[in-house]
Amino acid sequence: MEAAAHRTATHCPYCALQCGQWISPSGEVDARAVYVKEDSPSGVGGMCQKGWTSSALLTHPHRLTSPLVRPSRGAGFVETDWGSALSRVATKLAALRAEHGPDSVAVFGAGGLTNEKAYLLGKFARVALGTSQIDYNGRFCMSSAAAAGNRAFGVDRGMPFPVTDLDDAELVVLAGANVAETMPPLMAHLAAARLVVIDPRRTPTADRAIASGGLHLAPRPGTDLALALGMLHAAVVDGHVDPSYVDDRTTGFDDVWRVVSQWWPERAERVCGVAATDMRTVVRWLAGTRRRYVLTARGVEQHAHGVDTVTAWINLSLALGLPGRPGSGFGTITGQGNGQGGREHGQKSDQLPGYRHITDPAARAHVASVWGVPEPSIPGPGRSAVELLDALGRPGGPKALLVFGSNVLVSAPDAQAVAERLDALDLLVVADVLPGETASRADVLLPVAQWAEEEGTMTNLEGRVLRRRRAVAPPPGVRTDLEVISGLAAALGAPGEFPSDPRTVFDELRRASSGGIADYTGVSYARLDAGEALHWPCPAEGHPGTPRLFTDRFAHPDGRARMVPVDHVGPDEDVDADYPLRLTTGRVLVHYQSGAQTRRVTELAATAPEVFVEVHPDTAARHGLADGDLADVTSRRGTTTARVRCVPSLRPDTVFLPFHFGGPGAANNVTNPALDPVSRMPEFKVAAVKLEAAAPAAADRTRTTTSLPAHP
Ligand SMILES: Nc1nc2c(c(=O)[nH]1)N[C@H]1C(S)=C(S)[C@@H](COP(=O)(O)OP(=O)(O)OC[C@H]3O[C@@H](n4cnc5c(=O)[nH]c(N)nc54)[C@H](O)[C@@H]3O)O[C@H]1N2
Ligand SMILES: Nc1nc2c(c(=O)[nH]1)N[C@H]1C(S)=C(S)[C@@H](COP(=O)(O)OP(=O)(O)OC[C@H]3O[C@@H](n4cnc5c(=O)[nH]c(N)nc54)[C@H](O)[C@@H]3O)O[C@H]1N2
Ligand code: SF4
Ligand SMILES: [Mo]
Repeated sequence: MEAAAHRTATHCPYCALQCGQWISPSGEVDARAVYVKEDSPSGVGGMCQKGWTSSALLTHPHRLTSPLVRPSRGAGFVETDWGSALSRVATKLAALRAEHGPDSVAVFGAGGLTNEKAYLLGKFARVALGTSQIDYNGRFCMSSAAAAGNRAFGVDRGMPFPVTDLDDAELVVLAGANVAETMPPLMAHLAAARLVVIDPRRTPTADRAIASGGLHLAPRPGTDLALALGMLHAAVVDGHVDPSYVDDRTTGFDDVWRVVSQWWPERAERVCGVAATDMRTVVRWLAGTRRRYVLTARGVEQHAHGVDTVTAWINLSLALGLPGRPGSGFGTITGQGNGQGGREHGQKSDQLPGYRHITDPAARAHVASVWGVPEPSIPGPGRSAVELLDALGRPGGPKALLVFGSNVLVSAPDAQAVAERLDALDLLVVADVLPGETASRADVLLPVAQWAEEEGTMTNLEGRVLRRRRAVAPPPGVRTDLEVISGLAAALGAPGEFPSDPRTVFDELRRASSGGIADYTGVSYARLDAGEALHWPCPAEGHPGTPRLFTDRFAHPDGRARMVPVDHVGPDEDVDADYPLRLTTGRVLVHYQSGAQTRRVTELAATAPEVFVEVHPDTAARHGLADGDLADVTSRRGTTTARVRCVPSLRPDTVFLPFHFGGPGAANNVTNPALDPVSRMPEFKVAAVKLEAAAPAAADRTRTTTSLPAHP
């Protein structure tokens, strides 16, 4: 291993597990030199196929290497230099602001951006643009669990304990999480545990549950709240509640019981389809096991009542005494690479750095002092992601949008409506690595560096801050996101500082976060580079960080967790005679999110080349469909054309689409943009649909689902 001395330790570009990687220094990354880092920060010691093949992105022939602008709407792109591109953007933004006010310009960020980028983008929106209109794709991702965690525990750190604590677990309940496909190396931490998987589909994770001597519970999509209420009822009636924990560490049990007392398991069974006996069994296991965890993910969150659904799982966990007890816990599995850090530093519409609320006068004063601007100049809260996209180009809505790190045309709900809104803009600016669907529609497309070409920090699913390191130089002509934001701020003549050096930005972020909930004051590049494992809060230089939260107290002023009464309501859109099936959506192992990156990686695209719809064989037969046929899945909003995959283990009332494909194969052509009232997260996981054989021409249309533009 002669390259060992030169190789660079960094972390995977994709999900929140942030597996360690070694990358060789040669201009082109040698796939063979991408090693698993022995002391992988997540303690995992492995990567999935996406991580192993990620080096293909570095030298990809479709890589954007020059700023592109359209001379006019509808015209093709022409290459330009950075100075011209940035000044063109700045001139248009300044004109819009002068004519229509600062909120006529909007910004859309992402949970894949480093902490430094998320921080600088939030500051850029508030200080350089003066707009309240900034939000990010984290609304699509973990916002319901974040809101539920804040409400119950007073703080939102997805996993309030290190991932390695799971190694000793005897029982783990995974509610709406398909970890075997979405974070395969995490399964190694669950190897010793009996698993209970709650998922309408029999996923590879559900197979592992059955093999572990556990259970797979398959509720109807959108009914988990009823299931959790039924289980809490069983816990109370069967005598499994931990009374001293409830007395000492929580408030609100009596109010919760007033609702739960109406949800005996047999009633819950009628709603969710899970056998009451299975509910009682899982509760008995949870109560009778010493080291036990409940973990939730997108399956229970991406609903119009996702906050309440996660709350119901938290209530059950509190009643059984899990959170904060050694060897036990409740957690939520964060999704994007920096999904955790991305929601702490102020790219969310209602938030300032340090997980502070933008309407809190003390928070505003503190951040204004760090930014060197008058407090009243910081705008108030703006629109949430789906509402922001829906307002684009409408009277009173933003007329320009800047996108950093999201492919909204594929990943936002009701894709056709999103396309119409983007077309109604005066200016769409996208900073991206590759020409995905959204980037290809931009008026100005700015080519940026990616993970292995830049420095920064990411905060992984356990709240641990990790260093992203530059292993190779970006292609000539490419800038980092920080350089782009900094350059735009300069072109706009913005007040305040907009440094492009990641360490300088991080040091400012630390000061801005100081005294906040997500306090990074004591986290420094020097400490991280010295190998320290630092979980926030880390409020001072010598502070060891906080790997485990809630061991003594919860983050509310009285130190107690709040049990909040919640009741089952059901999905926003129910099935009827016209749309008789419930569609749910999610992920496959080899593709990441909108597929903007993974659809271009040869090995991954070969494994999962096109969109498919999972259908029970009886349901398929009733619709005259067989395995391999093309079907149209249609909702009140649109149609997705997909290859039928007959899955005997699936519920006959449910169909499933992965959302990694664009065009006619985009799952989000059909999804429901209904929002949770608290988190404003859309209902990606339930829509009422019908199934039909696709018209013959659809064969051609489907082919387009896998082809991404090479040159926009
Ligand atoms: N391979 C891969 N891995 C990824 C990603 C990726 O795109 N691809 N993305 C990353 C990101 S950003 C995220 S957020 C995570 C997501 O990780 P997960 O939450 O594990 O992924 P999903 O497939 O969205 O949803 C999990 C499961 O929820 C089930 N489900 C659907 N509806 C319901 C319901 O009503 N109730 C219940 N209980 N379950 C339901 C689905 O069948 C699915 O198997 O994955 C991360 N890792
Ligand atoms: N139907 C359905 N829809 C869903 C979901 C679902 O389960 N079902 N899940 C939702 C969830 S959980 C999520 S997280 C979203 C994610 O969906 P998106 O927000 O679309 O996320 P990505 O596909 O990861 O898009 C990232 C884009 O940014 C680019 N990029 C990568 N790194 C950088 C960088 O450092 N800087 C810049 N400027 N660009 C970069 C990539 O090339 C890509 O074009 O999708 C949501 N949509
Ligand atoms: S599990 Fe996530 S972080 Fe690890 S290699 Fe796969 S995509 Fe990358
Ligand atoms: Mo996500």
